[in-house]
Amino acid sequence: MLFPATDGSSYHLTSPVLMPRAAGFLWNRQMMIQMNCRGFAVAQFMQPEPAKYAYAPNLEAKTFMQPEQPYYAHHPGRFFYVKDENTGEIFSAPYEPVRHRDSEFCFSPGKSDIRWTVKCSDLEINLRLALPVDDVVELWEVSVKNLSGRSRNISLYPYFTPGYMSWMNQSAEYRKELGAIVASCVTPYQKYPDYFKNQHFKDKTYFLHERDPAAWQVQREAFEGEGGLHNPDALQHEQLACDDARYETPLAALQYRLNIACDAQETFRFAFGPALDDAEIKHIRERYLSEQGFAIAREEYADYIASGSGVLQIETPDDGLNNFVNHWLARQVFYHGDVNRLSTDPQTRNYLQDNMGMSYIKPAVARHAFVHALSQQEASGAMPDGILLHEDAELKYINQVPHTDHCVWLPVCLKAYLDETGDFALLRETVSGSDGKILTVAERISAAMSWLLSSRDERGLSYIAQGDWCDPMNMVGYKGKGVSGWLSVATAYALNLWADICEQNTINTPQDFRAGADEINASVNKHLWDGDWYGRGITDDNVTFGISKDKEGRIFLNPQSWAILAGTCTDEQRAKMIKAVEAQLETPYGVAMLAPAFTAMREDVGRVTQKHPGSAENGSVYNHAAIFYIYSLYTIGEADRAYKLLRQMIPGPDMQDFEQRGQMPIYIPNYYRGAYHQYPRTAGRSSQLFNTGTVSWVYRSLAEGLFGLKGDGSGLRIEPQLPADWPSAHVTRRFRGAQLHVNYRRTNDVAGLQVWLDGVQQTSNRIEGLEAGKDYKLEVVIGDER
Ligand code: CEZ
Repeated sequence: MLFPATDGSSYHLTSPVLMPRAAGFLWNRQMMIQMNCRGFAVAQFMQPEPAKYAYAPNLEAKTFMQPEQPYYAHHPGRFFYVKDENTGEIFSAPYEPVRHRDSEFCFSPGKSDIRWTVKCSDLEINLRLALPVDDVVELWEVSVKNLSGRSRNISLYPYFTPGYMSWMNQSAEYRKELGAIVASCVTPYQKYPDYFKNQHFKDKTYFLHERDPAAWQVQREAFEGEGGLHNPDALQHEQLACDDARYETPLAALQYRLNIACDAQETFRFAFGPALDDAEIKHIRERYLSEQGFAIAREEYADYIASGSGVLQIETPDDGLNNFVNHWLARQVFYHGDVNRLSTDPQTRNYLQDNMGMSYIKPAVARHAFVHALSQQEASGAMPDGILLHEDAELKYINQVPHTDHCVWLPVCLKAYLDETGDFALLRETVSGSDGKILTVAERISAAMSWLLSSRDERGLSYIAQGDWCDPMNMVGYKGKGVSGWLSVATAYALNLWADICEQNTINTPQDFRAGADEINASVNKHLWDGDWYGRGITDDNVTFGISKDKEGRIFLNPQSWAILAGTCTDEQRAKMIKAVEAQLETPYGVAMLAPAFTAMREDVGRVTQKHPGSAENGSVYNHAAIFYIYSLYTIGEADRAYKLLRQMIPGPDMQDFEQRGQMPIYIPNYYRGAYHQYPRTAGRSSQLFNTGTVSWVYRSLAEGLFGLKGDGSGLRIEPQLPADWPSAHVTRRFRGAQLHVNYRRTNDVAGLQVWLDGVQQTSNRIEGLEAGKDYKLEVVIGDER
């Protein structure tokens, strides 16, 4: 039902109904598409703000990607109807809209394409979707093979949905000279200045064909008629109507009438995307619409994906982990780092964390991003809510709501970059800022740390304003008094990290940041320790929340994780917290971010309490929060617990788990439903949203934690934390240009850890002098703890 391709390049799902929302995604520098196994699609491109070229049948508000995206019959999709001309029987590939149950089905999202094989009525349909590296276009290759042992007369109808493009002006027609259906619209607007802004918009959606069709249809409603999408009127006729759409919802449907000999196969190529004008459509045809054009695009795209393959290849006793890490994880990290989730104003914390991940994929990109972010630092030392990536970009949506945590991510993310690259020169690089100052990276980060220290109340706790890491925790501090327990410990952690980095690089700091961290830790212990765990914060009206007397939102994960990182807690407190987290937050699908989930609005906490219990920040297994906890567990040697929770982020390995999550193990979603005790039926269900800060931390946790191969100044520190039941593992780790072939072996024959480099036993677990371009053999013998 669900298994990886032998070479790992794709993952197969052989049923369209087992996980109806299962999807794969492809992206390039201009666009992304999430393709669902049944043929529904969500696609966006940048102009430079995210825009669509296949629209829903009603007017869509402009928004960001949604979790648990609902699909419905007229949802934008890419379908291929097939009709047997002799019997009139119809079906559609991949599955929607006809939903023929009597078919063989295989959906295979891959690293660089998405494919299906569908067998129905003795015909085999192969579909392949690919993207080129730079242009905004979907490249579709479709083949029909006759398996019936006799010649067949069939019609093939590609059915693509430009959809309801605009209420001002929309139309569509077949353009013989272009070899395309072209749907056109005027992006709706009302303010005249928008006329000038919108002039460069790609308001045409084209569907280009390589082979001339017998007929076409461009009016959506006429095509469907009274029969409904699953049995459209248009297919009752011998030929499609060859109509036009004049302020009628556009459609791109073609008809090919084929006589296919026994065992013969026919192949078709199409291109679907947005364009400004005819010239762009022609260009796409010339560049791509041929066997060779597709082949070149495919090769270039595969190279692009391969350029983001990261620094880790693993062979462990856990096949599911191996497949995910070797084939999918770096790809998801690369997506975030290379296109910034297709936004022009990523939230500052997302931008920094996504680039933390890029430290393992393309460190030069990460370096540039840190400098770019700092160039937008405010004169006060604060970081803005979002980082503008384009000259016309503006802060939108959530970035118009003041959050107070952005500075924290500077040292946190930079630390990973420095450990991975050893590029300490970055600290002394100068950055001219929009604040008019020219300061070094180190000076700017120190200014950010000073801002964090100053943004605290009389108790020494950090103000939350209208949110911290948790966006929808918007009403704890909107009156200007509320504080965040998480942000307080996160600040302490950031200050300690920064103090270490400065010390190691003999950089002076304007303040004693370590003393600042100690002070914060003391205040947190004084005001927020609740006996067994830390509270989440104190509201504007001085109410402490996230504590044992709360019926809902009793315990939050983030303050515990970051207190571990910040060294806020004693060993005894830590043991209590871990126990409380285990009892109240751990579920079979991972560790939840709070419990019990809120069931009604708490006006002194905010919008998070209005989210459905168990979804998103209201008590789901919010993987980003879960990975903070896991990372913190690795820093204290809780290897088995960390691994258990980390493994729960990847769907599987048993069928029941896959079904409950409803997602293939080719990416980590931003959440799985939580509220495990409140709503067990839906617990574990995936959000299907592949935008998440989780993955860069997963990468970091594997490199530094599980496999313990972490940069340390000019060297590499080896501190593996394999789960107790792994006898051995093998890892290839690229590190600062050197290639390490690492064998881990567990034995009772020796005590402690032994490290052998190219056959020579080392005196410590820290190696110096690895040279770029060289290969090394590292034997790591894990003895017992006598
Ligand atoms: O967005 C994420 C943010 O991208 O939520 C995280 C936050 O740390 C990330 O920066 C936790 O709040 O309700 C909202 O406004 C939330 O902002 C969500 O949209 C959330 C989703 O996961 C979207 O990816």
